[in-house]
Amino acid sequence: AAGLPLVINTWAFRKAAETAWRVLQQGGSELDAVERGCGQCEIDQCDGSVGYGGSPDESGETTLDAMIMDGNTMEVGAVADLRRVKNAIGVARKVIEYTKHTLLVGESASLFAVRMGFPYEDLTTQNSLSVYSKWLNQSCQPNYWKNVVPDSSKSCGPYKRPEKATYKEEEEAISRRSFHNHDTIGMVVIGARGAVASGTSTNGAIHKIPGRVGDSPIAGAGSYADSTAGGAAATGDGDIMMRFLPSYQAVEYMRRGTDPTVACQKVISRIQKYVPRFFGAVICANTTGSYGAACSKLPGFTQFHFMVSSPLLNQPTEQV
Ligand code: SD4
Repeated sequence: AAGLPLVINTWAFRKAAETAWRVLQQGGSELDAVERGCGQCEIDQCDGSVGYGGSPDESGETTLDAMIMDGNTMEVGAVADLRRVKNAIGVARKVIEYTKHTLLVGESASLFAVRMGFPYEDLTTQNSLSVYSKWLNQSCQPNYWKNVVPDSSKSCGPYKRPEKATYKEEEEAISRRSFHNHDTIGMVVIGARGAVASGTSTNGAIHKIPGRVGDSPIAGAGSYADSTAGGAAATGDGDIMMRFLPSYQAVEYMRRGTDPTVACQKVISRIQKYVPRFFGAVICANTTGSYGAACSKLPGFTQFHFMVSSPLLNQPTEQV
């Protein structure tokens, strides 16, 4: 098709888009393009929310989630709660290439990474330290505990198990969360012959409870690729999104012939039926090179920016 190959990725992460495009131009595979494109964001610390030095958890540590999916073989490699290793999507790729597993987590994922030749590095930076200490000084606003209202007279977490929250209280807790700096690179690559690959990389949610894993490393949630239909990727409140498998659903809509933009919109509205204040966006593209996106359109998040690269555009182009 005229619009192929195609690279589409979340947010205005231009260098990531350029890198993926260059890899394709140089004869790399769709998987190579996804790995290098998302990996570029890990190097650039895109928006502070991908890679090292961002989103410190409740104990101040940065941990990474990433996945990569091959839509030809339906293989997935993923890492979650990865510690002290910067190139999370690179490690995810090794999970596909060297193991029969799909998802490795935590310290053991780090050990695997070292066996694969990745160096241990400190993911803490001046920036993540200062974000963390600012949070500590603001009485540790407990973003992710149900039913815990910030109280300046109390000392910092880890928080004791609070009373069980009602559904309504959970909703209020969601609306209190800080969404700033809460992005992910998600990328879909459709090759010249319609082969699909997808991937994600993120440092997750800021001030998360240690051990928290979001949607990004989960197949069908953070991204999904199927060379017989298309690919999709998501960004936003992963704790909510991973309950709905938005990327899987977008691909299945496209398989049935739904226009990509409509597919993304349907996925977002389904989540909003349950969680009206949910924050997130989905991008998708089918094997003929049509693409689309949709976001949850909250106040303060009325527009969603994403990048598209294709032969029909003379350079990676930001779209809204
Ligand atoms: C997560 N989905 O871990 C990621 C973060 C994100 O825009 O995409 N924020 O929940």
